[in-house]
Amino acid sequence: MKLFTSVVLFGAAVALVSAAVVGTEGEISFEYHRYEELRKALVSVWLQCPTITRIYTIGESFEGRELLVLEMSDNPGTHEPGEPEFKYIGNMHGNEAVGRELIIYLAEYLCNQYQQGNETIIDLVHNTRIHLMPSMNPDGFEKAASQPGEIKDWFVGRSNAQGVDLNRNFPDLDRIIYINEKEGGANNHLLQNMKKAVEENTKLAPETKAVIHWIMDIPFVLSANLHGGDVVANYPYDETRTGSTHEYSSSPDDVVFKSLAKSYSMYNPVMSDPNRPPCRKNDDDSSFKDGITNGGAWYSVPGGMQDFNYLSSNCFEITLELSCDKFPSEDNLKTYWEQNRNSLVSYIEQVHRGVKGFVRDLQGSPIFNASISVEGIDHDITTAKDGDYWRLLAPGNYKVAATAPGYLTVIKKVAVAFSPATRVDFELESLMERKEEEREELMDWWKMMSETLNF
Ligand code: GEM
Ligand code: ZN
Repeated sequence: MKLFTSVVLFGAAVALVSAAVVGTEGEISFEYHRYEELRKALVSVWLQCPTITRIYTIGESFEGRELLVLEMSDNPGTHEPGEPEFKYIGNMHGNEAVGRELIIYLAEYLCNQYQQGNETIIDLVHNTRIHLMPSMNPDGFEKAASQPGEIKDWFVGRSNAQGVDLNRNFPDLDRIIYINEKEGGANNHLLQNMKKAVEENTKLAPETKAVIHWIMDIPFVLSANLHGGDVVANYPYDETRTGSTHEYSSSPDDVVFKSLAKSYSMYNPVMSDPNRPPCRKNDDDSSFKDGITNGGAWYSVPGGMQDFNYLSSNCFEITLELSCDKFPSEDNLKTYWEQNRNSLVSYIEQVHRGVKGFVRDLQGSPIFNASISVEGIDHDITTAKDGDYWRLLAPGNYKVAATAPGYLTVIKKVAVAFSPATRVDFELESLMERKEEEREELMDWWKMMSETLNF
């Protein structure tokens, strides 16, 4: 991953110091941010909260704009063992502008609240590594925003500058999992050891490629992908099993995903309103309930980013539709922020649910890539470099197993409350050690026998 070079950043920072000092520090200005303004807004947050933020880029768009990320954590720049990682991605469709703005406002809000001593936010920042990417499709946004007048075309700027719809451009892992379900095969990390194939794939847009690498390099646990055009929290799977256009398509984590989607919708008064009329008269909202919907039940989406997260990594992602209008007029942005602020924070907090801990060997060394499986849920999670893992789960009683090649499997019974996550560590005995132990036991037995029988 290319870091936002400190030299460039330093230059930008110096140029912006005066703006940040003179500007309305601590207040959010509810305006649209074009590309340069977005950069400046992120740098302002960094200048205001330098100890808990960092700016980096995961790559460039087709037209060479940076895919900027603002990271918030008590230790920006490093994965702390045991600390879960979270991300928000906005503006994947360049003409869906609300999510882009809300992520900028969220960065400003978290920084302000942190400084003002809001304990919930301080706890959240200290215990979570939060990555905020306001725009995955900066080229599309510039195109959409450049249209004259208040009313924007429904489609202009949706795709990237090559005309690729980024939410149809991810490797279609749903097709693979549906085969594996029937015929046996991996139930997670379906792109393992295929980084080179991703690199060489000419169908992938640069924005998609950059995000694929990001997803595969960082041990994200939870994520949301912010869209517009409707108002609902959508959860996997997005693509139907049979190929039909509408069909409930549950993932093994259906219960968890519903609960995650609800944790967002319930704090958004418009999304959760049972009497909210559909965005447009002829829209089919029949799959929406309590402000949430299964993706396939709404309409089938192949090659989307949401399911790619779940099937290629440990990251659970949902898709948030935030506004009927994709590019509403600027006067509405404050209202959208107010509707979504508590949901945006509540959803980050969900990363602290389920079971978490470490898998180590008997000497205390971390075991990387161990599998954590839960009885009854056909989707395993794997441990990160430090042997740390996070398994999101709804409240209940579970049997959780840790498995690694060359080690004896350990199974534990675990009770999970709504939150915080239950800490469960595993110590795995290596089979080599076990063999050595058995050999020694046998030797002792043989010695004892020979002494007793005197031969
Ligand atoms: C979406 S994706 C959201 C819903 N997913 C499913 N399966 N219906 C898209 O990419 O078409 C909507 C959007 O563009 O915002
Ligand atoms: Zn969209």
